[in-house]
Amino acid sequence: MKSDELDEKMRAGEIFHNLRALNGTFIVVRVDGRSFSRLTGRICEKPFDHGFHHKMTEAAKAVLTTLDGVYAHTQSDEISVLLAQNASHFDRGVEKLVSIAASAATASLSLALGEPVEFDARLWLGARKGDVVDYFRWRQSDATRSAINNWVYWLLRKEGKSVKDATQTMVGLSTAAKNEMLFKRGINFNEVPAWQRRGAGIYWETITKIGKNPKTGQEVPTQRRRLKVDSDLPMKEAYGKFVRQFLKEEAESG
Ligand SMILES: Nc1nc2c(ncn2[C@@H]2O[C@H](COP(=O)(O)OP(=O)(O)OP(=O)(O)O)[C@@H](O)[C@H]2O)c(=O)[nH]1
Ligand SMILES: [Mg+2]
Repeated sequence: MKSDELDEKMRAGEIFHNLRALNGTFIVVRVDGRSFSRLTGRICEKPFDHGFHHKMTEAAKAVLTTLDGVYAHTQSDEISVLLAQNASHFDRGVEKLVSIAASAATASLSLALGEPVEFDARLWLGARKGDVVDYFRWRQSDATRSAINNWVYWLLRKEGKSVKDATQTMVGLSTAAKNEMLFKRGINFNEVPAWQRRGAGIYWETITKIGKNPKTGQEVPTQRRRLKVDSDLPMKEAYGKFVRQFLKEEAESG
């Protein structure tokens, strides 16, 4: 067999490589830490660890930059990155997008922690702006739901309950009952840091810097973009409105 024939035959086996996210759809890439319950159980403060969260925001910046996305949200061990509707990065190839996103997060967090970690990755596609708003509201409400559970669970554990007892105590408890449990122990859930209840948002902001023209010595304003970490996100409808600002330049689609 000639080498170009072999090449063609072998490439035919790469059957997923031509898979592309449909043009015009919004792409969100979500990475999630693999077996992070074990990792965080070993190295994190309970229920939340600000140092770990900060490292996740750094990993989110890395994924956002690598994919040239417009908005990222991180909560717990996951990062969602929204690409612009007309994004053509990696030719919208599914394998490229997920593998590079997982690699960017993995490289960043492994270096920050000083030990190897792994992330999985998946693509979410939405046809309309409203779908993207729903997506991010979904991840935010997931953050809120797990934050209250984590707070209650670790409070019970710190009071001496076993894993089994703490888990059993929580079965069937309403959100109001969980809030009440925390309140009785001096914790107002609405006052725990917003990043724990809602996650953090990461996006580009433009700043103006005054530079000097090396030839004339004249001061000239230059614009530079940098990533901002927003740890005080709005919630519910207001968050929806907030997310829409990252969809502005696109043609109206719903
Ligand atoms: N203690 C502590 N745990 C955290 C923190 N952030 C995330 N976690 C934990 O990370 C885990 C993430 O959950 P999952 O992604 O569902 O579980 P996983 O073990 O990573 O499993 P797979 O994703 O399926 O591989 C949960 O157990 C969280 O409690 C933190 O700041 N502190
Ligand atoms: Mg995980």
